[in-house]
Amino acid sequence: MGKRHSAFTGLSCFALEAFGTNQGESSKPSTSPEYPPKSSNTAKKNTRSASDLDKESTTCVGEPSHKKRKTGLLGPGYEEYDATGLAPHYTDASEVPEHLKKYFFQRERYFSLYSSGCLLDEEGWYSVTPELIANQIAERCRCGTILDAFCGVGGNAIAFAQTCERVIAIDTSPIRLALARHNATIYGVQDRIEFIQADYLEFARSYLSRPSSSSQTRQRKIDVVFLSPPWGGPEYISGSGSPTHDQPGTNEQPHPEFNLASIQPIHGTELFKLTRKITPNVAYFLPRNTNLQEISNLLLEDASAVTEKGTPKESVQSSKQELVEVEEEWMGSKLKALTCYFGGLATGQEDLYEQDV
Ligand code: MGP
Ligand code: SAH
Repeated sequence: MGKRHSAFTGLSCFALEAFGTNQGESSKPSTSPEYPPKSSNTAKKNTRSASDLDKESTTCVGEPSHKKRKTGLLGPGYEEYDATGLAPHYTDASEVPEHLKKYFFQRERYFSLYSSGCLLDEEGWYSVTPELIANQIAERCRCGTILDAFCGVGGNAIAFAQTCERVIAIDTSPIRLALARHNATIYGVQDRIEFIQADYLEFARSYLSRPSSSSQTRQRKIDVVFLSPPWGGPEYISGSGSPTHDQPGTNEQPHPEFNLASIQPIHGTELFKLTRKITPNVAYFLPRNTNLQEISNLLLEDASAVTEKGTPKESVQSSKQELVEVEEEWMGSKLKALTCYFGGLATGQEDLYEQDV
């Protein structure tokens, strides 16, 4: 079996381990063709460059020319991964709805290979992590297995696939998962990501309820969890907190502070506490106007929790007070977001990486 099949085997394993069934799978391994198909690009293994995609016509290889059949943006042989039709691929601003235009103008910041056929739906447009920022986060999260708990259209998952051995990408939306896999194919990393359609909260609770002693479980340890949950839509910036200057040195009006209570699907503090039961190593992607006191309180709240073995976390970590490192994500002169690194991901705290949770 080709690599693609083994990726789905891995996917099945994680879905099975977490849920006890393969209900979380986003695809049907039994009907999957070998990838890449023997008839095209066999020498290129599982990767293809953007120029490959550009060069391909929309005619199926081997068909008589009078029987032209339309294939999607990924071209012939990649139909299984192709999400063409699930979201429009805009090429000109005149096609784009007014409220999405400001995102369209930044399209190559989101995906440098946008013009090769990347697809985003409305929520994808306003929440995808720009590629340079995603790459920077992925570099810091370099590890064996990373869980991207809210994968969206794949901005971060694609970057993680380039620095981590294994990426598990979860989203509740089957459409965005399909768009993420389509986009990952353009980057040639689709086989390095296990896409699981699931509610992260359910996934985490099921994962945590597994017996922790089996050798199989230890093999499938999650090293890092990346959280980039919904912030409540593009209006997050005009939330209800008190005003804060999030752009020092600019003349921009101060924005109200963003509170973790506005995170979805649950309060941002609860989301963090649940995640820290999986691993101490959490990267939390938050709005640039987030209340910093709330971010540092996350550690206080978590210290009162107990480890899986019933030991109070405070006593496990008593030798040193854990800190959170908050990284500002700038693009040019614009602050886009904050990434908060916990556990062994924070500079100077590498010793916390393997901490018992
Ligand atoms: P923004 O402030 O909505 O965009 O989001 P922009 O282009 O800075 O708008 P402007 O009007 O201020 O110029 C900034 C960045 O935050 C986006 O590029 C996304 O990466 C990220 N982002 C935005 N939202 C609404 C979300 C969200 O709900 N969830 C996540 N995870 N990221 C988001
Ligand atoms: N980092 C992503 C953007 C994430 S946007 C990127 O770069 O593309 C947040 C995503 O969380 C949305 O796609 C939404 O469908 C998903 N989501 C919302 N609730 C969820 C839940 N309970 N479990 C998993 N995913 C969820």
